[in-house]
Amino acid sequence: MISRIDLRGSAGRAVLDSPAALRDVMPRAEFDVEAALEKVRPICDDVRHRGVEALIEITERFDGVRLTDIRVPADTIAKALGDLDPKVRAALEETIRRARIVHRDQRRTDVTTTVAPGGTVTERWVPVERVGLYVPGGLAVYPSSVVMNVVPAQEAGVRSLAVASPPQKEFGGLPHPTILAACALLGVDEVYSVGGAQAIAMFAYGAGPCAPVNLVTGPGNIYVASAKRLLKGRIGIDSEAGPTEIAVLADATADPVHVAADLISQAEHDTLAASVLVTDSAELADAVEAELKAQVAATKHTARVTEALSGRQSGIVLVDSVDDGLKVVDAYAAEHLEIQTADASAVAARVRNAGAIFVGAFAPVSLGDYCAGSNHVLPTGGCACHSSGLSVQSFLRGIHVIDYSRDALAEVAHHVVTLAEAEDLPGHGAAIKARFEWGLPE
Ligand code: HSO
Ligand code: ZN
Repeated sequence: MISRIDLRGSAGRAVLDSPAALRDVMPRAEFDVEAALEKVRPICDDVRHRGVEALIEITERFDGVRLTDIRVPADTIAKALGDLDPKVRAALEETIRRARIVHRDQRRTDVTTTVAPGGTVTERWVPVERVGLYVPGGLAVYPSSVVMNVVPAQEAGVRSLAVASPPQKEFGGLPHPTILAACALLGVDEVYSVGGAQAIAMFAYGAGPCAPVNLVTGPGNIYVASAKRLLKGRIGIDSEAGPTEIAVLADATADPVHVAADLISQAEHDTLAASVLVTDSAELADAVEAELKAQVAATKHTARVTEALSGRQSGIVLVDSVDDGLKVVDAYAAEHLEIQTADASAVAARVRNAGAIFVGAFAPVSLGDYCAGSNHVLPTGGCACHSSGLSVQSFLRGIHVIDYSRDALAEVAHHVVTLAEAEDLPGHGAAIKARFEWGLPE
């Protein structure tokens, strides 16, 4: 059911030696954010102009829930934590603890560079004032994603933080109780029962009790991604997260049972999820395929996993060597990349493009999804070649502070004036000369 792509021998060489061909080896699933814009634009406009009234109507139409209040009352959030299964609470607390210590180490310190005597440039790191975190509902109820969004924002020093998550019919029109409990554990008390594109519009424009935010983060469906694209500029966004991806680079030393389990673990998210094995061992490929058959039959979400694994976005790529495998995974730029080879650390160190790299036999992606301490909001769709996952940095702005004395300006004044003239912007030069009796200093 999973397709095979053979890049061994001379035919494979031609592909491996052509960057353009290499990029097309593993096609991505259809995730047409642009096409969804048509549906999303009127929703965003409506929320912009009619605020809460529009949110209530749209929510009734899409979620089948008539909200009386878009904001979840504080005692409801507290009660959700009280009702949480103690085992889940303990696991979430450990996730939070590990994520906090990793993200705390990502904090930036201001750096001042003395460019010339009396002339300094400081990069001052300032947290974004107010952030909206989107947490999906429906198929995907991910309290772990609440942690992965909230912890870096808090460690960055964000002062105002709101969460939005779609209302669930079976929970009386509230977001899923585990989402609320995770908010309570993290000290987040501003939560809205609003989902989809309308939640992103609420964050961007503000509506009723929800003040506008500066930045929206968090994954979502195609409509959420589309609303983020539409409103980007008015708000900052983290990324337009698409379906999840796992690539495994493995050699004959890898355990096929582990590899198959890991491929299934991400396929379980979505019928459009991508699971890709790249290997120089035909024996491993055969063994993984046999394992997939057995494990898929036994897994809970068999239908979803089967569809994901048999989609064009999933496959087993055969190569002649781990070196060639590295070329394939670099061109693919997976959201998650596992290295299951001999000397895995050395191989991992050579990877250039991946959202996150999982090294060796005991660092599966599911560890990173929950309890590694790393962040699980990562670039998908090949964006790993230009973007990073969520981190403290995502919630900071580096402001340059320029401080020059008269002497420091005098020293460089003639260069500024020369460049201003070269660009035919004499007014720029004049702003310098005005400080030195309308001439150039000696
Ligand atoms: N693998 C997902 C994150 C997640 N997994 C949440 C389980 N829960 C995208 O990185
Ligand atoms: Zn996952």
